[in-house]
Amino acid sequence: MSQESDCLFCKIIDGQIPSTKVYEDDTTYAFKDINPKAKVHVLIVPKNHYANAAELAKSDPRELAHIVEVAQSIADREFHGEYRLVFNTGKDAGQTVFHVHAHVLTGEVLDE
Ligand code: IU
Repeated sequence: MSQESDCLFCKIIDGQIPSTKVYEDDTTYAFKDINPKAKVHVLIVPKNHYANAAELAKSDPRELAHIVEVAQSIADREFHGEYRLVFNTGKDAGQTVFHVHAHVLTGEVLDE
């Protein structure tokens, strides 16, 4: 696993910082967002450290596709397969943690 020593999400992935796990496999970890913006708000992260979605797409497109599959499976379980998937990319777009993460918003009817 490729990690960064002072990355908050790397620390969550390896258990140094607690989180509420929703899903885990060899390459991917998903946990509840601490400040939920929907009834179900989950963050899905690759275990390897990439700063943002563009870096992940370039380096490991299969993992990017896998993250979409994990989002779908969470929404299948929580809300008849419907969900919003968001990658904030860059500070001016609202990215605050520079380990790529997909926000999955589901569990209720969302505002447009
Ligand atoms: P952003 O796309 O980088 O803005 O999303 C970061 C998210 O990480 C944000 O929704 C926070 O609520 C969330 N989060 C978290 O779940 N646990 C933490 O310890 C921290 C942030 I710091």
